Amino acid sequence: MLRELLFLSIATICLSSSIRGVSPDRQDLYKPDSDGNWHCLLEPSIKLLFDQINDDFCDCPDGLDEPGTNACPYNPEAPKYFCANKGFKPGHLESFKLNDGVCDYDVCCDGSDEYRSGQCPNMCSQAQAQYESFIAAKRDENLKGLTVKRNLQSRAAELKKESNLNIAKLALQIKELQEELTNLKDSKISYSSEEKGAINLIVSEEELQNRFGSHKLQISSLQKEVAYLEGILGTMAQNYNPNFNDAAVKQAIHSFQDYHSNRPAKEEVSFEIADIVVKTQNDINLDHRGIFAQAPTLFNMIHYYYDKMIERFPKHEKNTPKLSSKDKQQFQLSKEALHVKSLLESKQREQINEEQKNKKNYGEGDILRAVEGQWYEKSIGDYKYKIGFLNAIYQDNTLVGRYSGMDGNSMQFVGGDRCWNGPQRSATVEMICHQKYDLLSVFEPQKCHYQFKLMSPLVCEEFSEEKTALEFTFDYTKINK
Ligand code: MAN
Repeated sequence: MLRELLFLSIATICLSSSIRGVSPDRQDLYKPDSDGNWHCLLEPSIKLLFDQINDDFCDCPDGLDEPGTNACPYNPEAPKYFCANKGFKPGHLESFKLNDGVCDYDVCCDGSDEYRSGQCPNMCSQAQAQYESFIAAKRDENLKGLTVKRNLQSRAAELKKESNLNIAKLALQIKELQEELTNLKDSKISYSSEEKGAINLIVSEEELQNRFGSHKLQISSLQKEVAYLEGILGTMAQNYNPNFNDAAVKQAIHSFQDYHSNRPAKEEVSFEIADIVVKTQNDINLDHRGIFAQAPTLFNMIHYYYDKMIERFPKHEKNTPKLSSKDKQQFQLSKEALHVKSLLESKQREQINEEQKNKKNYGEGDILRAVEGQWYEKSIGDYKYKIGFLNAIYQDNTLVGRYSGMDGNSMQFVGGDRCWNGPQRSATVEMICHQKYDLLSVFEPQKCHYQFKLMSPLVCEEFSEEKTALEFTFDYTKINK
């Protein structure tokens, strides 16, 4: 009878009050048995009196008999202290933060973590207000970012369409040129090897201009690199400490000084095709031993070999070489074939370039097409960083890496300049949704691997309150007392 009464009274207590620190879905685990006892949850063989729960003494090896105190050693696997936070959303706090004299409002806005002193008044209505304005601001920001992204997406789609059209157009042009070339070749003109040599030299002026242009770019980039390295070594040669007996440094400086005093004077090289090609017949000046008396330009080469060819045909009058009309026609055909061949090769190169460009990793929905060729730069700490979309990253003049692809919301850059006694530089650029670009931070977690955080509209997605809520933190500075 006494036992029944005891059970009835414990059961009544249980019904009327919940166990402190336990979430509603786990309250059922904290019920007494018919004898008014309770068993450790992971080791039910250990029996406790029901009121040993939360008695500030750790009885169970799993520590689960103290869900609302700091009596048991902290177990990261165990459920955390539950605060109901009425008027806001529930929180879960590490047990070692209970009754430590600090109001953990970012988790327990109801102040229940300091229940012994009662020093933390309930701030849940303020937490709710802060949360609502945080979410509203984020929603607005997200909408603006998403609008920018939508425009970028349409631009990217247009560019993709243009590229596909260009590829299709090139394929057609290539086919037509191939057919034209076959027809021209079918005219069965045969030339001696000397004549063939002459014809092979006939390249279009445009082709020459392209080749010179690309060499010019390569040379100027190499010149910049050399000047940069010479600058570094020059500074080292001037400022090194000669009293410090470092054989490697001394050796390097002597070699640099030798190099510097013995290097030949720089010559200016002209790459303007107009400077090289002599455009009128008047300028042609060949000697009769077959040697060019002046620089071999496009026109004097054609003229020279043309003269050579007609010398081989029967002459009607001494010193006035003439081609028969059939020969002229053949020569004309051959010139056309060469022109078509050079055009065909240039279209084929264009096709390869366009196809290679198309194979780049432009990220989800090809969005990066819209920013290809754009650069973003900002100085952080001692360096100016330049980020080129689908291109490269520079730390001042140091190459941090070249674009290698996207991984989720991050752009990857690899194969940068090698670190002194270390690896080649590389970088990850994590993008965070925002309507404008802004480099938030650069961090070098491992030597010469850089982590950038870049705000950008490229990665904005439909707003999710659930995800955004995870970023919310209670702002203690805005508490109205
Ligand atoms: C330079 C910079 C640094 C890098 C060191 C490594 O100073 O590129 O970021 O850590 O080189 O030597």
